[in-house]
Amino acid sequence: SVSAESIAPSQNQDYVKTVIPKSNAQKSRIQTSIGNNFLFKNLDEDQYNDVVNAMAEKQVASGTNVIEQGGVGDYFYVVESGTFDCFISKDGEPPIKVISYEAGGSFGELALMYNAPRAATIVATSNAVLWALDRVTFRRILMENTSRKRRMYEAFLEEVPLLRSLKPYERHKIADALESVYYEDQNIIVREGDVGDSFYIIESGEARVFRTGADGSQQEVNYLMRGGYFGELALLNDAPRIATVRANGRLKCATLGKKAFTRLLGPVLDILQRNSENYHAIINQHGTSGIPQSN
Ligand code: 1OR
Repeated sequence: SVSAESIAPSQNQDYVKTVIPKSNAQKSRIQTSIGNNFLFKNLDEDQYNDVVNAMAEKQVASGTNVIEQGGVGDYFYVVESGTFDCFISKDGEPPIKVISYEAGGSFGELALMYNAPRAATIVATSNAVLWALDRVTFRRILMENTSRKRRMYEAFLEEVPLLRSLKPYERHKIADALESVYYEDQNIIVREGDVGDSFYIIESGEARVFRTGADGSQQEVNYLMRGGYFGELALLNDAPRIATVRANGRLKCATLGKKAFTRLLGPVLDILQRNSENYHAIINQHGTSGIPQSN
């Protein structure tokens, strides 16, 4: 399609690679800064080295506008240290703060991906250090993965009831962080009593949820399908898993680790919390068995 064309990365091999010489100390600071950033996942060694070579260190004083809404996209930024606020102003109205960034965060990819004006203004709220990646290197190395992943999960995430209230950009960020995992029939995905480190959304297939009853037997308490989710309680409450979830046939889930869950699902925490109160209501009503699907 036309839109896919316009964001396709350049296949032109005739570029000159940007190499900004760096000390080992700088290289290891870059490694730390991008280590937990999903946009840098799955790079091979050459790609990783190209990215590190191309990055430019930028020291910014508190109060500096690193990006101005409406401006031209030149760099993508990763935060090594310091904090930033992101403001959006619509139709000449006063800017509204939409998000903040700290070490490990990144911003400025949109204008580079879509050849669009900067969608927001980013202001340093402390003295800070950034690593800036030029547009050409960003498009050549990081964009393909990122846009593929965003497209891949876009339609699915739109359909997930939990995420419907999010803005498209918030779903993009979730797509960046998601990973698909596959399970065979009867595989256990989370086990009652275990420590929880991930959250799951069902992409396809079905899962059955069990709890241990007073007599020690496994009681089925819920049944989940595409768009349903599980694994949030242990993360919300910092508590062991309170149920076992088992694949009923082949199952594909999209997962988020605990850190990403906390960071990216902030806007729907109240929904998660509210829905989790439904679990208790259902359990109190019916005992631990025969709980109908709660959506
Ligand atoms: P950019 O190149 O357009 C500004 O430069 C950056 O702000 C942008 O890339 C994103 O990296 C970042 N909508 C658009 N851009 C955002 C948003 C955002 N948040 C951060 N950026 N929204 C806020 C979502 C919490 C959507 C508001 C409707």
